[in-house]
Amino acid sequence: MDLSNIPSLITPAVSRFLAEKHKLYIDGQWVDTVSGATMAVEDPATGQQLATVPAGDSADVDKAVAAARKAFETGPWPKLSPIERGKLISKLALRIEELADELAEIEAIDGGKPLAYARHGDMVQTSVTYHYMAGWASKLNGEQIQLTGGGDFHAYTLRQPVGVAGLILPWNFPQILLSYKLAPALAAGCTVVIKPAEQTPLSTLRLARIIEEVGFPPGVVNVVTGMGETAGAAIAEHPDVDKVAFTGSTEVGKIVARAATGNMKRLTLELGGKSPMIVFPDADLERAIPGITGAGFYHQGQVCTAGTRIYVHRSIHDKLLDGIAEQASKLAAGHPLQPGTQLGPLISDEQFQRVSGLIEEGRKAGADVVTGGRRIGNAGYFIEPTLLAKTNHSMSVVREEIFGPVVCAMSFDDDDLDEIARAANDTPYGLAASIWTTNLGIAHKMASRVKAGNVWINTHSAFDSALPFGGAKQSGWGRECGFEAIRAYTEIKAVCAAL
Ligand code: TXE
Repeated sequence: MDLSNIPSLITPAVSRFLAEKHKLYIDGQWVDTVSGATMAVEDPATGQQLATVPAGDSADVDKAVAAARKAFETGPWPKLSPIERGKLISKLALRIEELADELAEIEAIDGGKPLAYARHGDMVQTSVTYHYMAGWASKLNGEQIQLTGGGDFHAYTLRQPVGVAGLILPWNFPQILLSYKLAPALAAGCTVVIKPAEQTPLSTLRLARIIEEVGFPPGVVNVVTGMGETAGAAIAEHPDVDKVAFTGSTEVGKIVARAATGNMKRLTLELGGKSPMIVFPDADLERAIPGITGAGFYHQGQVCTAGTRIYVHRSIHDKLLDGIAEQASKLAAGHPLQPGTQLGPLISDEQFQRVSGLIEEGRKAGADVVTGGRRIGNAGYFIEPTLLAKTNHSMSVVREEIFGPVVCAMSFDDDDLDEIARAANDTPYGLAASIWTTNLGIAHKMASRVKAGNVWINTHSAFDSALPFGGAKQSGWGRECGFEAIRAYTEIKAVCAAL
C-alpha cells in the first residue's frame, strides 16, 4: 500500500479546514475551552496527526447546557412556528447536500471510511434524515381522549419537547448517527449539546458552521468536543440536561444509564451487537454471498449491526464460505481518499490491538481461518477481512463484539427453527439479524423468533430514516428514526378539563 501521495489527495478546502484553530460552538459563539486544553485528531490510515481540537470538560459542558437551557426557555426558538422550525431543518439538509463532497472527505479522512462510501452512503443518509425529520416538526399531534367515566370533561394530550438533550456520539458513523439524534431533537423543538467521539470530531465541527450559517438561533445547537470520561460524563450527569441520546459500547451505555438516573433523564441508548445471519439451504447464494460479505466487512466491520455470526445449513456451508472468502479477499485496501479503496483502516491502534488479539484467541481456540487474519502493510491500522470457520459458542470470537472485519461461521443440520433461533439468540446482544431464504414462510417465522430490534430478510444493514432502529436486550433502549425518534424527544402531557 503506497500512502505517500495522500497530502495531494486532500482538497484545498479540507486542507484549510484541517489547519484551522478549532473551537467549541456554544451559544452561537466560537470559543476556546475554559481550561485551554486541546487534543490531537489522527488519520487512522497513516497514524499521522490531522488536526487539533478543543478538549472540553465539565466547565465547558456547563456553559453549553446553560446556553441550551436559555435557548429552550426563551429567545426565538420556542416561539418559532412548527413550519419555520421545519424549514430551518430542511435548509440544513439542503446545505449538507450542497457540501456533501467536502463533508464526506472530512468523514473519510477522520474516520477511515472509503471516500465513496462516505459520500454516497453517509452523506446521503444524513441529508435524507434531516429532510425526513423536518416534516415531523409540523405534525407533533396529541389526541383527544374519551374518558371511561363519561361526564362533562374534555381530555386530550399534548406532545411537547422534552427540553435540553445531550447527544453523545461514536466514531463509526459520525454524521449519520448525529442526524438520527439531532434531526428529531430539532423537529421536536428541543435544544442540544453535542459531544462527538474524540476520534472523529471534525465533521461535527464543520456541521456546526453550517448550522450557524443556515440561521439556527444561538444556543439551539452547541458542540463540545472532548473525551468521554470528562465531557461525555459531564453531559450524562448534568442536572439540567433532560434527555441523553447515546450511541457507543454497552459498557459505557451502562455508565451513562446510571449517571442519567440522577435527575431521571429520558434516555435512548444504541449499543453493541453481535448480529447473526441465518442462511437456509434454499437461499439465493447470488444474493447471500455479496450480502453477507458486505454485512461483515463494510467499514471494516466497525458497524453496530455488522453481521458477525453466520449460521448456515451444512449442505451449502462450503459453497457459501468459499464465495464469501473469494469476495472478501478481493476487497481493495487503501487510504480512504485513494480511488478504488474498499477497505480502510480500523479507527485506532487500541482497536487494532483488540481485534488482532481476538483473532489470535479464535485461532488458538481451534477456529479455522478461511481467509484473512493478518495485518495489511505496516502503517495505519489495516487488517485483512477475516472469515473464521469451525467456531462455536465457547469462543470469545463468537461471544464478544469485535468491531473489526471478523466473521465467524457455524453450521446447522436440520430445519428446527426453534433450535436455530436458540443459537442465534445465545448472546447478550439483540441489535439486528438477517435471514437468507427463498421460502417466505420460513423467513417470517424466523423473523418473529429472533430477538433483535431489526431483522432483515435477504439483505443486511438496510437502513432508512423512516424505519425504527435500535436494539433489544443489551443492545440498548428505545429507537431512533421514524416517528419512534420523535417520541424519544417529546413528552406526553395529559390535560383534563371539567366543563
Ligand atoms: O466506545 P465508547 P469506543 C463498541 C465497539 C467498540 C467499543 C469501544 O465494540 O469496540 O464500543 O469503542 C463517550 N460518559 N462501539 O471506546 O467508549 C465517548 O467519548 C459519557 C459500538 O469508542 O462507548 C464517545 O463519544 N460518555 C458502537 C462515546 O461515548 C462517554 C459504536 C462512545 O464511546 C464515557 C462505537 C462516559 N463515561 C463503539 N466514556 C455502536 N453501537 O455503533 C466514553 N464516552
